[in-house]
Amino acid sequence: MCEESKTIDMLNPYHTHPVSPNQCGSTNVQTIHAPLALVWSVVRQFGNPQAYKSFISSCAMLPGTVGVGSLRYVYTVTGLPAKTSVERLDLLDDDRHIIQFSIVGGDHRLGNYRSTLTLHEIKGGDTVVTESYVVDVPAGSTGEETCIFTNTIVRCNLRSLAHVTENMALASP
Ligand code: A8S
Repeated sequence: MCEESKTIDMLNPYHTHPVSPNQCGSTNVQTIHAPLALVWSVVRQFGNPQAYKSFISSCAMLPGTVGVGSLRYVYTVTGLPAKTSVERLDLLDDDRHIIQFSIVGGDHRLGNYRSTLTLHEIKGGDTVVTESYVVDVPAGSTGEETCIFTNTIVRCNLRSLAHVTENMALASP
């Protein structure tokens, strides 16, 4: 782990998840050249993950206020082995810029996935995104394989988030 993310982890207890023997987890960090408020405005939209997650084609929610316990029904892009995921909002903290969700259903192999994403402003007006997760290791896989698979998706999402928000920052500085 790089020094920057170690410091952020020490400062942020939200990224310390207990990991059981049949689980694995990891933390990924991305620096974004866009203001924190702009990045937060994108990641806080629990019902619109496809705004930056490129493996997601659409998302549906029951009408009503979004809050802790809200469920989103996520549909992946064609070509992936998994087609759906059901995800629950666990925490949305607009003051500390923390969003947490759990995966509670779907036709994929990421059982009990729990994710925490936090934002921090750094000098120069850039934003550091830290995203950690814990997930069950599926039968027939190792923890290492599960983390490689999951990190690939998370890193793609974080790079895409950088791309989307940096373009937004350029369009309306
Ligand atoms: C997220 C993180 C992940 C999403 C994974 C890891 C997923 O949407 C994809 C493939 C799967 O096999 C599982 O923040 C699932 O969305 C792209 C459908 C959940």
